[in-house]
Amino acid sequence: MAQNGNSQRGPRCIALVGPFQSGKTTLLEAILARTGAVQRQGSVDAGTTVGDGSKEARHHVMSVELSVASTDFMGDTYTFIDCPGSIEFIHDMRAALPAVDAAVVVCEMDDKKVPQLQVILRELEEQKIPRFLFLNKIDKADAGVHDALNLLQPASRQKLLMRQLPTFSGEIITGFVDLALERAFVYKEHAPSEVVPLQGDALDSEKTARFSMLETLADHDDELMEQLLEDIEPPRDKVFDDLSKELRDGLVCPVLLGSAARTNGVLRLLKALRHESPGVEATAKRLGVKGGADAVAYVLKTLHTAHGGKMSIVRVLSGTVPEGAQLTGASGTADRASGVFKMFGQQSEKRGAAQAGETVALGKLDHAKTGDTLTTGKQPLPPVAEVKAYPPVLALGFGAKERKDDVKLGQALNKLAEEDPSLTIVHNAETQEIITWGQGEMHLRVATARLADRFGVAVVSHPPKVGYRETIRKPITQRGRHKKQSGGHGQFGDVVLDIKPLPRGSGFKFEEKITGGVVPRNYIPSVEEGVIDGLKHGPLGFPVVDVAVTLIDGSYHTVDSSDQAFRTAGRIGIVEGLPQSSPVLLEPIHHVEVVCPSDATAKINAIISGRRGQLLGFDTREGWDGWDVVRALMPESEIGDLIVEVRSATAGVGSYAFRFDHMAELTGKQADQIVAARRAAE
Ligand SMILES: Nc1nc2c(ncn2[C@@H]2O[C@H](COP(=O)(O)OP(=O)(O)OP(=O)(O)O)[C@@H](O)[C@H]2O)c(=O)[nH]1
Ligand SMILES: [Mg+2]
Repeated sequence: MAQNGNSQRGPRCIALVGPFQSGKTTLLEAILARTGAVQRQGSVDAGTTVGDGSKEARHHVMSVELSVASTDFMGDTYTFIDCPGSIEFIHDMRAALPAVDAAVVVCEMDDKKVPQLQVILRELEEQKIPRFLFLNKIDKADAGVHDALNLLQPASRQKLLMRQLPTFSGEIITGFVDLALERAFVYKEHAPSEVVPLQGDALDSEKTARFSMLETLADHDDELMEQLLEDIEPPRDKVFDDLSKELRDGLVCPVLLGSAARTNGVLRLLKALRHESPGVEATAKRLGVKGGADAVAYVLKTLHTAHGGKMSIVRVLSGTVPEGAQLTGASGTADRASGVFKMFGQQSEKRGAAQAGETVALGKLDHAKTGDTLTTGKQPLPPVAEVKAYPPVLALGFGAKERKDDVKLGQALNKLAEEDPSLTIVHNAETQEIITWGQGEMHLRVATARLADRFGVAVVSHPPKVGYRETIRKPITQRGRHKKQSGGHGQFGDVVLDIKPLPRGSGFKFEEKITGGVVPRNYIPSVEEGVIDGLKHGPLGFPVVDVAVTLIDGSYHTVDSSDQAFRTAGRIGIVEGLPQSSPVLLEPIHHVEVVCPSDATAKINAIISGRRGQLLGFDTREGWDGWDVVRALMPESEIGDLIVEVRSATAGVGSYAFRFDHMAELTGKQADQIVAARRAAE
């Protein structure tokens, strides 16, 4: 499509993504100011932006969840999804991406942020989201910006395409040449750039840069290639068509320059979005949505607001969603939309039906989940996208400060997990703990703050308990005798147990070798139950595993013996036998796979070794230029807060996944401390 007729593409939805602190929220603010949606451009540092309006975001002066705001530009509505840059909150971005027509990747000339840029671009590549790069903070950049492509290209699988050429006054960037329009502009602070004549040296460099842009486009367009070879100046419309098409097809990633803080380059960005980004029709096609009589909408975020209750932020992909619409979720759930709202940061304003392309919040869809695909039809639709959260890396046990809040805490945690599927709530039946798994320290800190602020539950948190076990190293034969004579009926049970260690991972085995009915058949299951009772809490304070117990002998009393008496005898036998069987502590060892930029690999190895880890080796990470995978076996107790160190060694991008591998004996001072701590806790 050429430069005109854009309104046919309808309301747009654009994600603002990019590395931590690159200026996404500031860019949203600049866009809202430039399009007149706000009177004055606020700043993140002053806490006056439309984005980051939540108490937690303001407090940390960073985005901790996505913000949504719509504005009008040249007769079209644009909804921007300002996504957090921190890896710990990346799920908000990942789950929102299916809804968007395109993404603006806000980045900086900072080599330390290139790996993070790569992580984000990889996600966009995988979800096939057309993307622009917005090279921000140009007010701080110098002539080095000429190397931008060299610096940033390794992060992108698609060819980066410079759309603009910076122009300088001394070392300072004062404007740019638009290589598609072939026009020069001078930046004006908080005002549209001014067109200036393109002449002299600037014209020469423009010609070279433009040629290189066209060459990149011509890689995918034979006709353009021929024109370039024959020195024919391609028509401007053709260049715009190619830019638009190759962006949509994910062949190139155009790069624009600007300064969000000064509103420089923002108008050019908006125009590029208007002319070149696809609209909802193309997005629906990307997601496999077939238009029909029924409306289709994708839930990109769920919020539990303190006042308005549950809100589901959706993009309408086709059709119309009226107020009160009956919506069927992908798993067959049915909800009635109670209110359609326009979102503007923390504000929401009631409005009428939402048309295809619009991004709105729907009230009180009790069953709808983030990532759900809704339809006004009766039949559920298959989900248009399935975004699984990254495996969690850090856990905290939560308890209500006051007993009376226990139920409230459970409900609040479920709501948090509904808002943010990268939080996982696990109830550990063995330790009676409610464990919340998240993506990092800040992620869990924000969750804790939300429990108090939004749901009014004050909590205490603690690191989750490590799954220690114990076993024995020496076989023993032990008698267990239970005899009680207390008026009326007595109690009598008497067993002899052979207790033996088993190989690691065998669990528990019970056998009996009773001859001559010295323990009547019907009591034998009770003996086993008694033994199991005794194994729940071994002499070191932990559940006992990898033992075999054989009932070899015993005696009974015709009147006083009972199931209960034999159960007690079994328990006594094991409880008295275990301490003499050379008990030993077992700790869980996990197989850990750390991914990190290669320049951090040596540091990661050192961290693992410093935490009693056994390095198994490292490889280059498949499909990830400049990244490694480090494999190791590590004790669970050392993985607890490993993520904190890994993140700090990798400028925030390193991560890992782990799975249980085996139990290993732990002896010496470390074991003594664990046992002593356990005793003290009891
Ligand atoms: N010099 C300069 N500073 C900027 C510019 N844009 C943003 N900043 C500053 O960069 C810092 C981060 O800005 P934000 O807008 O919060 O960045 P963000 O990408 O939204 O950050 P997260 O969402 O937390 O990842 C703030 O201190 C901004 O004032 C810019 O164009 N020039
Ligand atoms: Mg932000």
